[in-house]
Amino acid sequence: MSALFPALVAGSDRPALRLGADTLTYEELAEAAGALAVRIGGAGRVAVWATPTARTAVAVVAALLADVPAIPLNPRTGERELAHILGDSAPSVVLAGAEDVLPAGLAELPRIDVETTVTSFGPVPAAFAFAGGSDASESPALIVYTSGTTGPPKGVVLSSRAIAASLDALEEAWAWTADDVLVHALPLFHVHGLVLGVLGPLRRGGSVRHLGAFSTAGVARELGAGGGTMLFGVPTMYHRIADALADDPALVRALAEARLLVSGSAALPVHDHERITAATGRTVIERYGMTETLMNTSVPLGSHPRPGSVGLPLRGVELRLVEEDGTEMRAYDGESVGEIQVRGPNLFSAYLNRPDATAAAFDGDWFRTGDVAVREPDGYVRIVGRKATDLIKSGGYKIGAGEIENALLDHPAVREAAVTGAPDPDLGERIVAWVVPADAEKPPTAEELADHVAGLLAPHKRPRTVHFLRALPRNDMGKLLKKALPEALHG
Ligand code: MCA
Ligand code: AMP
Repeated sequence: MSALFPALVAGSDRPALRLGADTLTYEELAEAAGALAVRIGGAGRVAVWATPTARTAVAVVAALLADVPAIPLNPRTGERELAHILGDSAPSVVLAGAEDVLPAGLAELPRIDVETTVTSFGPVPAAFAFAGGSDASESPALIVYTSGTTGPPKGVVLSSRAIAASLDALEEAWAWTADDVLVHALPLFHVHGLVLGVLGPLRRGGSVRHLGAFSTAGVARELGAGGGTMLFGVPTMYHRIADALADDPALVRALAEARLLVSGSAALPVHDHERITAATGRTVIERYGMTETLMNTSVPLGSHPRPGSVGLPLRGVELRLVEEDGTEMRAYDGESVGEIQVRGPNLFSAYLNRPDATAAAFDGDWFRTGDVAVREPDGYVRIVGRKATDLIKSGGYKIGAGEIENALLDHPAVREAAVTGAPDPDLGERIVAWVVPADAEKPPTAEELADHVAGLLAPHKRPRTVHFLRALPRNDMGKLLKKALPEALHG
């Protein structure tokens, strides 16, 4: 058993992170997080107002050091979703910046202002501060909320053991070292941006630069000659990069000079792979993960370009394909389609307060991912779809159709609602709402409905297209026929 962040314990004047205006060395991060760890030690659970700032990194590292579970919150979460998360996870304190204005529900909780420089506390009692943060700990480290097909989001409980196992497997797959400088612009309330993007570099003793918000100009500035060696992004970001390459020689150079370009959270279309390779000579590596499993597979560094493939299982991860009835499939033929199940030290511990959902998610000790794939003769995995049609991946965010339908039904001008995902070149999938207005003469506007969903749930869950119908198509039993929605539009 050793420390989750050895470089933090050692301390040094090497840069650990740069987020916004704040740059922290390992020594400074150890001081700031250590001081905060002392203050939150013994707290039940802490909510972290996860803005894309150094405060979020300090708060999460402090919680890990103090062995206190942290719940990263999307600062744009709407009122209903926030109320659910707070009710479900019952944090005893919220960690936020001094200037952050917290919404109702959170504002009433005891609050600790996160500081990135230690001014107001005395010397850090190192032994206590670093008592937590072991890489073998099974106790809950992070609780990350993720959408399912039905019902409100579930809290995925992740241990330090899972986090360390997954990050160390990536070290091997990507030759990730302390010399790497990661550039990213992902949100810090999900696994991709927080675990891979912040805790990943810290575990390696390397550094991370966060752009604050994604822009191709930011990538061009920070990657390559700017000092960044790696870029992590969702396909939407790579799509926007691919669009910009034709007119941006600085962006081409930045990508060409980077050591590693990684895409994940959703499939990167082959067309975008090809555009990036044609312009820069570089291959984007895809890896496949999930909040519940952290990382499962990756295209190995230095392998031939394999657009459309998520590569091979990472060290320690066992992966199998199963048929509808649960029978394991043996074929490696690039054709036989089955559901991916995985097991290994990278797996989550449980869904918070949901033993039913936890039990349903497993087949023995195998986790059912719900992703459907084939295996090539050389073992490479190609994801071809998802079992649940009611899960939408938009911009790399997983969104359940049911939560949006329920939110829409709460609008007084909506009588019936159905939500589907439609292919979108930028977002991968776009959320489409099919609405029967309460009064056909006075339908609500699409913008009004988008604002309503953004206010209750989150802006990334808002419908981007709204169609108004006279009735939703149903079968004789009254069951909604989502596939028939486009016809109903013209009916
Ligand atoms: C727009 N906005 C609104 C509204 N409309 N706010 C309130 N009400 C409205 N009606 C605001 C937004 O808050 C935002 O503000 C701005 O307008 C644009 O938002 P949005 O439309 O969401 O931007 P986008 O263009 O769609 O964003 C693309 C994106 C984003 C940047 C690529 O989708 C993104 O960050 N995706 C990352 C998802 C991710 O990290 N997934 C990981 C989970 P402002 O501009 O001020 O922000 S998956 C995972 O973790 C697993 C393990 C894995 O495998 O990785
Ligand atoms: P989340 O539950 O938000 O963590 O999202 C996990 C889901 O994202 C997985 O179950 C997959 O459906 C999808 N996903 C992640 N990475 C990839 C990838 N490289 N290619 C295709 N789908 C992916």
